[in-house]
Amino acid sequence: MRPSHAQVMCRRGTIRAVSNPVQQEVYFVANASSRKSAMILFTSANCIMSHCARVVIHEKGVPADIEYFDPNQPPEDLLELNPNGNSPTFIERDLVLYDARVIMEYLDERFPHPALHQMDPVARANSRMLIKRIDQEWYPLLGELLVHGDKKAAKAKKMLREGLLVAAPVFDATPYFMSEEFCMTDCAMAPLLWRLPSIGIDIASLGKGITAYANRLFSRKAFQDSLSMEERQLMPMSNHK
Ligand SMILES: N[C@@H](CCC(=O)N[C@@H](CS)C(=O)NCC(=O)O)C(=O)O
Repeated sequence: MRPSHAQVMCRRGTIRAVSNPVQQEVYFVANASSRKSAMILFTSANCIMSHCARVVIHEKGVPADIEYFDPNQPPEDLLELNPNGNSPTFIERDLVLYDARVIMEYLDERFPHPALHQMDPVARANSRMLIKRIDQEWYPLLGELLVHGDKKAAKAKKMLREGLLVAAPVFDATPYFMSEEFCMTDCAMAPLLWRLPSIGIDIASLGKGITAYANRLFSRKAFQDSLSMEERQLMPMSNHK
């Protein structure tokens, strides 16, 4: 029997398949007995904050089960632990975290290698400040663009584009965002840059530095592994490196 818009039982749990063939994300909801790991990341397929947490999980090789769910129908076992059913929610035994940045920082401390923050406290503080600014200045604009299709969205798009253009010298200066090495700030930037073409911002039009930076991030195996099927469809094939 084909799982069209139906729930089918399989050996590992329940599969919820969406009927829209363009969005062929399969929502896998594991049973407690079917999970391989003591850690679970509940994540929705096109949530940017969830994507950031998935990037960190793959960069660090965290042995967590990644469970996709439809945010309109959070699974019962998520709701039992986090009644708000937020995406992302990270569970490890009694620990329940439902803020992407907290999850990312926790994973970096829980699994120290490879470190996503530098040892130097000043560099760590600077990286956290950068992420705070990205969250306050660029993420809300992207959020408006993803939600609205009107004049407000056009203004947000202009502001986001201009904000990235102003930062162009930063992308020219170092291989990663204000860093010689890949770090936590890049885990926040990569999901944002990946979504730009889908909201009508051509990364190449922002300059060579940011284009090279984006390609450096997108070509990482961990980043490719972090993508849900829906997120894979956000980038035109010609832009894949
Ligand atoms: N502060 C949260 C926000 C994440 C977020 O906005 N998640 C959305 C899905 S993209 C969500 O779970 N919305 C449902 C809700 O908040 O109840 C984080 O940083 O992780």
